[in-house]
This record gives sequence, structure tokens and C-alpha cells, in this order.
Amino acid sequence: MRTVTNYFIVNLSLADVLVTIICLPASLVVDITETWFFGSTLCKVVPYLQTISVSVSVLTLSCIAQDRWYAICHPLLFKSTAKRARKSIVVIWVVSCVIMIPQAVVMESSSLLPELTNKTSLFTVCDEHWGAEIYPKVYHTCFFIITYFAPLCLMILAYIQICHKLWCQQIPGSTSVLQRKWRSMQCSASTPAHGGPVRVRTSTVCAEIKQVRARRKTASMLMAVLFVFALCYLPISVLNVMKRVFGTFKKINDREKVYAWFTFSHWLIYANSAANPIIYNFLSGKFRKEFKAAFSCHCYTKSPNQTKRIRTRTSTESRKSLSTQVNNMDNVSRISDQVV
Ligand code: NVH
Repeated sequence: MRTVTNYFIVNLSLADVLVTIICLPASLVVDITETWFFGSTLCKVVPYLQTISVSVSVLTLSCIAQDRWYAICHPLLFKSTAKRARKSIVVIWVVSCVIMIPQAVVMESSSLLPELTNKTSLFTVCDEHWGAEIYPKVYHTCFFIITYFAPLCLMILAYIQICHKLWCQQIPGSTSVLQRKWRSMQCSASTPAHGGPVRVRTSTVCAEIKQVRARRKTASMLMAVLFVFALCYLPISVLNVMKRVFGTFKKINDREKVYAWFTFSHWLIYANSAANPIIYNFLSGKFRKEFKAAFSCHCYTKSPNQTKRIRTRTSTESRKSLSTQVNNMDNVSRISDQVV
């Protein structure tokens, strides 16, 4: 299903795969040995990719929230399409690669014992080198605000409005009695091909209720993804600000404890990459189905029928809210009179 949200979810997994393949092994070795074995080039490349992945993840989650916010809270203001989603994804990667260049510039591997530089990798560390003390403070404050604090605040506001719209507001064009009636009937009957005008309108209201139900499911899943992301990135983000901005761990005796906390928080960001598909599996029946279809049988070929079904759904997804179609409240009142 090539929906806007699904495009962004695939992009989120690309960032997860990138960080898991490249940064996780390096982080593992560094956390255990406290040594950088991979040379000066990788000392620039690996942290650069790590920061790109953080930026891509947070921008992608922001685009998902923005798309849902427009679709649910302001359906007439902005039309999101799969094509626009693809363009946004390209922009996300380009912006992330550009804004993280300073990270690659400041990373350098250096030896703690200069006389051993050409003899062994032991006592080599990969760290940031800044000209003056104020630069890392400014940079890491901005890094925290741009990659964590600001996007998270905006997304929380967006999802509060989305929840209010989906759970607290009555579906336009349906009375509460009608809504309850349809709910009890599960809106399961298919639209009759030659139904009269009233039946067509009732089916529109029914489609509206079905759409709200589907949107609630999707919103719940996306909020779970965002919640887990916020939780997994919180420790490293806070520790990083404490270390780089406030210099908290410079004069500390408890080195082991500090290392343990950093190791734990590194693992949390990698655990987040593994958590996303698990969340999709638990909270999306469609994901489970499509995942099984994609991985259970490689000889599986799409029949023309299925291709058609997928196309139809794609075009429906990108359409405006059905609520814009239901605008005659009098007619709907009449429908409810007949249904109840
Ligand atoms: C750059 C790092 C340093 C900490 C976050 C992810 C994250 C950090 C963070 C938040 C294993 C700017 C700010 C950085 C690093 C970096 C080696 C590697 C990585 F969401 F990862 F606060 N924080 N040395 N953090 N970095 O740990 O350069 O990416 O080789 O990739 S960083 S490594």
C-alpha cells in the first residue's frame, strides 16, 4: 500500500538499517574497549552517519505527524500525495547530510600517547576537536533543540489535536444516534450498487465512520512509535548535553558508572531501530499481512486483480477527508430518522 505514511515508515526503517549496520558495531567496540580501531577516515564517517540517521528519523517522524495533522485537522488546507512524500524524503536526506557536515569536520582520531601513534591503535580515541570552548556548547545545545526538543514538542502538539479530532469530536454528517447504530452494525455491509439516494448517503456516513476508525488505529500506532523514539533517545540526548554543554563528567571519580550510563543509552538508540517493526507488528494488522506476503513466498506473483485493488486503495488514501463530501446536515438527519 503506497500511502504517504507508509513511504515515511519505509524511510524511517532505512535510517534504522543504516545505523544498525554501520554505527552499532562501531559503538559496541568503542563501548567495550574505549578505543577507536577504525582509522581517521571512519572516525569522521561513522559519527557523521550516526547524526544523519538521528536527523532523518526525527524529520521523518515530523513529516508523518504533519501529514496526519493536515489530513485529519485541516483536510482542505493541504493535499498530501505519494509524489510529495517521495520529494519530502529526498529533501530530508539532503538536509540531514548538509546540516551534519560540521560533525564530520570536528571528528578526529587522536592518540592518548603520541609516541605510539604509528605503532598501535591502542590508546587511540575518536572525539570532537573544537577551536574554542564555546563552540561545542553552542553546537550541542542547537543539536539537542533541533534533533530532539523542538520536533518532539511540535509533534506532541500535533497529536494532541489529532486525538481531539478523532476521539472527542462527533463525525460530521452523523448524529450520535446514527453513529452508535452504525457502530453496532460494524459498518460491514457493502455499498449497494443500485441503492436509492438515501442508501448512498447512509453509506457515505458509514464510510466516514470506517475512515475515522482506520485513522484512530493508524494514529495509535504512530503515537506508539513516537513515544518509544522519545524514550529511547532521551538518555543519550540528556547525557550528551550534560557532557558537552555543562561539562558534568570532567571531574568525576565514578568513571565506571558514567561509562555504563553512556553504554546503556547507546544501546537504547539501537534498540529503538529494532522496536519499530515490533510496534508495527503488534499494532497494524495490515503490516502483519503485507509482511507475511512479502517474506513467506518469493514465488508469489501479483494477479491483475490484486494490482488493481492496490491501485484503487492508493488513490482513495490520497483523497481529501470524506467529511468534505457530507455537507447537507438536513439530509443526514433524515437518514438517521429512517435508520433508527
Ligand atoms: C554528534 C558519536 C561519537 C551522541 C543521539 C544520538 C547520538 C548522540 C546523541 C543523540 C558510535 C552530536 C551529538 C552525538 C554520539 C554525536 C562515535 C560515534 C558516535 F540521538 F549518538 F547525543 N551527539 N563518537 N553522539 N556521537 O555518540 O558524533 O554521533 O562511532 O557512531 S555523534 S559512533
